[in-house]
Amino acid sequence: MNKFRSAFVVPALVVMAFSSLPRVQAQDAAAQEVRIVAKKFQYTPSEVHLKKGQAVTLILTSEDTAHGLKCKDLNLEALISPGQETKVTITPETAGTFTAYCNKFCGSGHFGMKMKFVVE
Ligand SMILES: [Cu+2]
Repeated sequence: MNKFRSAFVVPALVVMAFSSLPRVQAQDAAAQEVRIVAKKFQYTPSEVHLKKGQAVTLILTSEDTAHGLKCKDLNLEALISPGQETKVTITPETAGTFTAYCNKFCGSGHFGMKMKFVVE
């Protein structure tokens, strides 16, 4: 009787333990995407918080003309073309506040076009 019970209970526990893993991973994957919209001469949101050591995919779009997004400290450099999504995955390795700026000339406000990444 005892043998029969453990033969049933142990595999059931193993199945339960493993079946819960993919769900947790899927939630994490969903949380690791951040959308950023570029428009003369700003980014929305203008501040994004990231976790150190955790990969994040930035989904970049433009509402008008071509823009860029560059941050040397985050190893980030992207061209954002209107009408399409640019996906860039970065993994911040250092905590701190980093400024990313537009590196594609887009008009009179180009040199002030920037946003902040806060890595904690
Ligand atoms: Cu620009």
